[in-house]
Amino acid sequence: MATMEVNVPDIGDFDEVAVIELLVKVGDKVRAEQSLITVESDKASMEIPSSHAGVVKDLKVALGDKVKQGSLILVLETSGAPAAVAASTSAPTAPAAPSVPVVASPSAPAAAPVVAAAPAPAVIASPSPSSVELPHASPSVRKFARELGVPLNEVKGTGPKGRISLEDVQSFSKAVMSGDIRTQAQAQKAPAGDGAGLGLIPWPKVDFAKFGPIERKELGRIQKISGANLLRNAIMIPAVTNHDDADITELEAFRVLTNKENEKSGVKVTMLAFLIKACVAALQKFPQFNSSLDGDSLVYKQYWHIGFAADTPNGLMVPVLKDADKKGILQISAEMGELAKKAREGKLSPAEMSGATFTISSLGGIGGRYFTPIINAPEVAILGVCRSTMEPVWNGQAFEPRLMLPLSLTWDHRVIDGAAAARFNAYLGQILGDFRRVLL
Ligand code: CAO
Repeated sequence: MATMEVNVPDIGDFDEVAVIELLVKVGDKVRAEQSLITVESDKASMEIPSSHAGVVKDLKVALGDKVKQGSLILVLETSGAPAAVAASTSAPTAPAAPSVPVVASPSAPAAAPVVAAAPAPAVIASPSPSSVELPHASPSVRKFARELGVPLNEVKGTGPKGRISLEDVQSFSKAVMSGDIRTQAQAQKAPAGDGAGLGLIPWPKVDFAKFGPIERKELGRIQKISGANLLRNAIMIPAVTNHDDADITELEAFRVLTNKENEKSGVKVTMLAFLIKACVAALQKFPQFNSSLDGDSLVYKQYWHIGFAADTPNGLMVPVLKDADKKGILQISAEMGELAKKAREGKLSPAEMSGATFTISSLGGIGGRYFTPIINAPEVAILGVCRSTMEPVWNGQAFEPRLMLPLSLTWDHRVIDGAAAARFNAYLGQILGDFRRVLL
């Protein structure tokens, strides 16, 4: 093995030119005549070919460096005859190979490259599958691609032997702009579904194991599906959440009484059943909350199917209680119990999870005060409910202990406005405070 230096050959009238592209890296195997770097003056760009074949041992130039005839580009490890090496290294300003660069006019990228009396063109004539191979394109096309930021190695050439034409670069660029294709860099920065179209910075990559022991577990199927849905809904819906409290003192007493009366039936009534019924009344009074956006139209649904979030070992599921307007509290409770059981056992059918017009997410059995639920598209609102607490409420003369239920209504601002949301919550509170109001 011998080493030899490769220098910038005679590049014509140019004094100093800037290195604008490094076409090889240390360790690359290069052929004689293979382009090593691209340099650019204010008039033209050109590729500097290698005088010999070998493996790049040391790269002596960096992007932005100014070079001129005789500047050292790189050191090659060659298996060639020592005599040739000696000749070349001893005469660094006069490369042994016929390394005449190809010069392209920057003002006319479409024009055929001007080859300055070159016995051997510097542009690779026929690409091989080698990883160090340059895309098969003329310097003018390469320059054009560089100006647009088009990764040439991803462009499919339609010319003879797969040569990339100016039109190929243009079509590639158009396809990227229209979103028909993504460059590898785009895909790497933003794998599908993580905000590629939003131009977000890449997700932080942290080697967690560097900071302590870790265990890696793949997300479950349900988590993956619901995660993708939640992400879309969180990003695409201009959502606002209104928080309010409902006085359920009397309703809770009625619920306890109902359960006592129905002890033998095996059906337990929870606050959620009353909430479903109260929501139906509010949805009927404010029909835009029971609608869906379809382009520029609102679709008002004449049915009231209420989804309710259920916590299951496999993740969040949303069974749908159909025709809640036609059912009484006991029937709603019984159906809800069955649906929640099926959800926990992973036995819900797709039909039992579809068609909801509004969703309730109740954390009342667990705790908390308020939260901001994410709308279940294409619905336009969702009600979050937390645990009721006994609170001192001013009745005009004194503080009275009242059982207060925290409500969090998230709504789609494209369909609903703040005033309507406040009215919806207020009305819901009135119904929960006194169910007789449903009759009015
Ligand atoms: N305030 C106070 N107590 C409440 C309450 C409230 N708002 N809501 C329910 N409770 C009580 C119930 O009365 C019951 O009390 P007892 O055990 O004394 O009878 C207890 O809390 C447990 O209720 P439950 O959770 O079994 O029944 P539910 O009808 O309220 O809810 C279901 C059913 C399936 C919705 C629920 O089990 C569940 O999965 N909740 C979680 C929903 C969820 O994860 N939401 C978040 C989604 S976003 O990630």
